[in-house]
Amino acid sequence: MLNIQDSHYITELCKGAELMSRYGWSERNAGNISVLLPEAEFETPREILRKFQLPFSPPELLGRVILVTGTGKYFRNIAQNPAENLGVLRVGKGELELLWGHENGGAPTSEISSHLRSHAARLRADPLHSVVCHTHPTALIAMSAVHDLSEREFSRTLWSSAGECLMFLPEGLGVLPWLPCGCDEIGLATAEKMKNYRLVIWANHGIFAAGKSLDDALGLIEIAEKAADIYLKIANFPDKRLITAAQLRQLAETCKITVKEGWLND
Ligand code: 2HA
Ligand code: ZN
Repeated sequence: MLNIQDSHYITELCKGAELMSRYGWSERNAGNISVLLPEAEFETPREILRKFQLPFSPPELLGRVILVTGTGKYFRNIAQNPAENLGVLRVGKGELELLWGHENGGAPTSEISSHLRSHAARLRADPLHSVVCHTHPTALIAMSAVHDLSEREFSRTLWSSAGECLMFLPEGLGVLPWLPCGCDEIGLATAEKMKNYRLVIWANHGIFAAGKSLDDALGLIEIAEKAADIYLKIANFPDKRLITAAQLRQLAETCKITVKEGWLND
């Protein structure tokens, strides 16, 4: 049975959270992470330490066990005390059962709705999906304040700023307008986008990423953030040379990448 305290899932989460903190994407308690743990590890019954009410229960997740960051916790502090900053919870009907962690009165992230609903949506798209990560990458947030928020235009600008972005994010990015955070409305809207995208921008706030591992999800954010940073640095130069539509088509052909119909037109 999984020894939670020594699990590599905790080590990876701590490493990723510290990295996001060093990137400057996780000011104060910004950001949250959740990981679907392997079902087989939790066959042996465990004591339920506490319960947290949920206003919904995604049927796909009933009985699944998740590792999740605690509300109000700082990414930079997680590694110093995982049992206080993290929790392991089983998804029940309308509630979460705490199996480990959230010590000293802790509770799951305020964005639990976006996490659980996104897991359900991504599992339908990718059986190997396991991680949802939210953070505040500066350049992408800045870009969301000045750029057309249509998904095609936003994705095209990122692809044209850094070709790697087309190679690793050929489906583009989902974009949501600014919405109040920490509620089920933004959770539902995020999960709707997650049906088709692994990255979803919350305009003027941050990003949600999904992946097979935290490295996978974080790698996608790094690529999009790099492209947004390049774009913002060159956007106001009169003679800039972005990657053209013809060059993007050439890249897609070389890398055998399929892109949505019309998204690489001039
Ligand atoms: O966890 O980032 O969106 C703090 C947040 C809320
Ligand atoms: Zn946030």
